[in-house]
Amino acid sequence: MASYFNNISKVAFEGRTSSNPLAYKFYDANAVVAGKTMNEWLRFGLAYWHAMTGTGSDPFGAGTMQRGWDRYSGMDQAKARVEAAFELMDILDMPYFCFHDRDIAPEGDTLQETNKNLDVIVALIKENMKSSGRKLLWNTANMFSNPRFVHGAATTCNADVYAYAAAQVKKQLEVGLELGAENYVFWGGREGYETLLNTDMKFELDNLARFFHMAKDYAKEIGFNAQFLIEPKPKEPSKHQYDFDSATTIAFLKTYGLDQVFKLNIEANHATLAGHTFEHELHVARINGMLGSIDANQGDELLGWDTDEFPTNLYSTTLAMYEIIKNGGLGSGGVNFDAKTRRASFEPEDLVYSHIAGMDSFARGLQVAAKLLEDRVLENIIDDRYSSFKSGIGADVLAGKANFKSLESYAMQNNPIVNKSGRQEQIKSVLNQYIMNV
Ligand code: XLS
Ligand code: CA
Ligand code: CA
Repeated sequence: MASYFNNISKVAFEGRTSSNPLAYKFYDANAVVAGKTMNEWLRFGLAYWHAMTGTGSDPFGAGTMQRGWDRYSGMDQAKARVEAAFELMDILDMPYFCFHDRDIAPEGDTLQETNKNLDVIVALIKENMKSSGRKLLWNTANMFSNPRFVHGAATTCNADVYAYAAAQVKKQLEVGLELGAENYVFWGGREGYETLLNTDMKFELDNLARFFHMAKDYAKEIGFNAQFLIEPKPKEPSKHQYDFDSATTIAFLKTYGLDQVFKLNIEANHATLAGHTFEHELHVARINGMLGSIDANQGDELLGWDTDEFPTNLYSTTLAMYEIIKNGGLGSGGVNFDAKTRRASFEPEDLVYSHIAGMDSFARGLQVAAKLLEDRVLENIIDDRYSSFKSGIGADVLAGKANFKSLESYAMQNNPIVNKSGRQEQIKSVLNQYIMNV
């Protein structure tokens, strides 16, 4: 079989002093950290859309990527991509992958033809999964690229499009079942609005909830037990997206009785587009019992759009892994690289280098976060910070023994109030020590 990656051999762990660009410096799949192997904590996934179908085009120029499978077209190209994807996962020893329906097979002229194309490629993927042991972390339906979704999919004003979207998700639930997907993702790029002047927001949200209930019912009917995930993003391509961030999405799920059905797939770059840090979004999902999976990437502080860069920022990966360890792991979720090599990194080797960079950054984040937790660094600081609630009037509040009258009489005689420093800068320098020394 021809190599799409210039016969690069399997990437091995060589340790932090290795100068081999094709080796892992921190990711050692079977090394045990905080009671589990790195592989069990991280469950890395390949994003088919960036790795296999991304072209490197931008609004100002054509694609730049040199990809062996681009010498084919149509179904031949789709088949070549499957071979290439499994070769890349083999080189990286990547246990999982994720795709949209339209990444793996081209659309036909009719929905019937499109589904037939899918069936052919799904069978090929299934064979490759069997022989390689690689697994499907999640699949999803692309309901944003085709012009039919101009007004949205499950939030469209056009009932015909709503029906089409339902048919598309129905098929993907069947595909997920066929391939043993561990999760199913909904990302609503066009589920939002451009202007309120022509939008009935309540109507659209009610319809979106109806759609999710129908998806849940159908999954149950066919015995597809994957975890359902919603991926928040505030904007792009829509001006305002309904799944704006974790808090907004959780409120929506609770309002419509869907909070027991869904968890969240949190993407780093979507968090920053929403004006939050990645760890904020993970934290909000975690404290609500809804942290399901992550799309690992990073944005650019100087650019206001979704750049989907490979994650290399150790502060971010450390604080993300801190949330994930505190969550007890990601359950059936994983760390999916929803990241693309830059337009100028167009050689096939760049796909290998960039995944190594991302995997090492998360492995390192895991090591540092585990040590921070083992030493209870932040736990002790936080415990101490709220210690006024452990005794006296604070303990009364927690025990439900206080009311406005008792609090007033306490406040009247408690003069002056004394506050303590939050010590942010000192805490950050301790974090630096851990990142550098662990
Ligand atoms: C786009 C999203 C998308 C989802 C899956 O910004 O990240 O790729 O992860 O539809
Ligand atoms: Ca994503
Ligand atoms: Ca993104």
